[in-house]
Amino acid sequence: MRTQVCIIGGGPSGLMLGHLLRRAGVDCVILERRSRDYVLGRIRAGVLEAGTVDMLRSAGIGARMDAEGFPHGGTWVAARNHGFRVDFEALTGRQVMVYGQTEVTADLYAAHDAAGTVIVHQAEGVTIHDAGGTPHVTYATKGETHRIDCDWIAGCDGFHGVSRATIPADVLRTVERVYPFGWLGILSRTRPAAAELIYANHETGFALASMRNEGLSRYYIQAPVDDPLDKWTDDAFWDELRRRLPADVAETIETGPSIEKSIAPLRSFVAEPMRWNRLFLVGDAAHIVPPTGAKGLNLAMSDVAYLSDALIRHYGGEDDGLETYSDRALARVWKATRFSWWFTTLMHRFPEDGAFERRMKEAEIDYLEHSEAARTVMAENYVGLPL
Ligand code: FAS
Ligand code: PHB
Repeated sequence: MRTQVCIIGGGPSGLMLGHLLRRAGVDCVILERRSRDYVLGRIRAGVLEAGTVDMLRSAGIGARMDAEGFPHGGTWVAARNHGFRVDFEALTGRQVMVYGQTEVTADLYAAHDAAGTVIVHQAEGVTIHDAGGTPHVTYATKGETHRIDCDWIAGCDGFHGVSRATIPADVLRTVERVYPFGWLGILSRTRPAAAELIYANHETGFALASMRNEGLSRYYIQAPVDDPLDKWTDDAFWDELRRRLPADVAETIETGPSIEKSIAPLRSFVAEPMRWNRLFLVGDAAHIVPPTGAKGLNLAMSDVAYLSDALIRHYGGEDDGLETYSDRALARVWKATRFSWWFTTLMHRFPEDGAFERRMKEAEIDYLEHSEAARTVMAENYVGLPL
């Protein structure tokens, strides 16, 4: 098989890149290791930046998001049993959209189905060959080996994919911070604790009250990343969540059985460069942020915006986009990495935090509450820096 762009990975990055390329007449094939149901079954991000919302709308796949998503004009920050609102709209003129990554993935699949995109699921042993010369990709399905010759390869295969590993060790530079805790998250068919998100800093640890819709709540609490999941019964989770949220919220929380429960590790990770010869890295294949700033999915989308524009212009005879892709994407990645690290550090309890660190965090949260300048800095990062 021959195509112009071979996309490895059928998560948000790969599906969105394929959608934008196909709409512009650039031929592509998507190779996904898992089944379609597996991809659609993953519960991940919940908040779309303003830029991501604009992107989905202009790509013709924003209709269900606009019908079923929840625009949020602000978020709540709480500490020492007291919460205050950071008003995105007043401070930046922008909102975010609460609309799950699962829904975005479903909308992308619907668009690909309608357009007849070639998405190979359960593609095994995907291997990148000769990215510096005549790039091609091999893989196997149902025991048969296949080869795809292409002009470019987009590594959209996430943190554990093959693309980043293809870049020679003497070329690739990585920076990483692994946080000494994880996020224990649950999904429950209950009324959300509040109309907007609540990020809570508590002496026993962080908590986040989020949602997917009026009858589906998403909650997280900071927990040891190696805690056995069965230690966290639903009752234990609800008790700890209510301990960490402001009392006026905790008193009215509707509890119920968890329909999903998992512990995710937290890390900050960036790989440079995001291009090696004819291979480009996109999304989690190149960078990971702690979910505190709701940046992971949104950074994947900004990478896709840069790379799709570059590839479309390449086939129109202009190559400057391809030359600048890595630097442009990384400039935004590093700023989002900084914000995610800042907000994670501020809102979580670290083992090494002593009295001084605790007072510094209390003072910074107090400053955030009472300084419009401080809230503006947080708001413009949270709604998403310009592309
Ligand atoms: P993905 O990892 O989503 O997709 C990569 C795809 O490539 C997968 O479908 C995988 O099966 C496939 N693949 C991997 N190796 C392959 C191979 N060798 N061959 C073919 N295919 C291969 N972000 C937020 O903003 N907010 C959150 O709350 C949040 N929560 C998260 C919770 C968890 C547990 C995880 C893991 C991530 C979370 N994220 C969150 C981040 C997440 O949303 C990512 O940023 C987003 O999925 C990135 O999309 P992709 O770059 O497409 O990577
Ligand atoms: C979510 O709803 O899953 C969510 C929202 C905001 C975050 C992280 C996760 O910062």
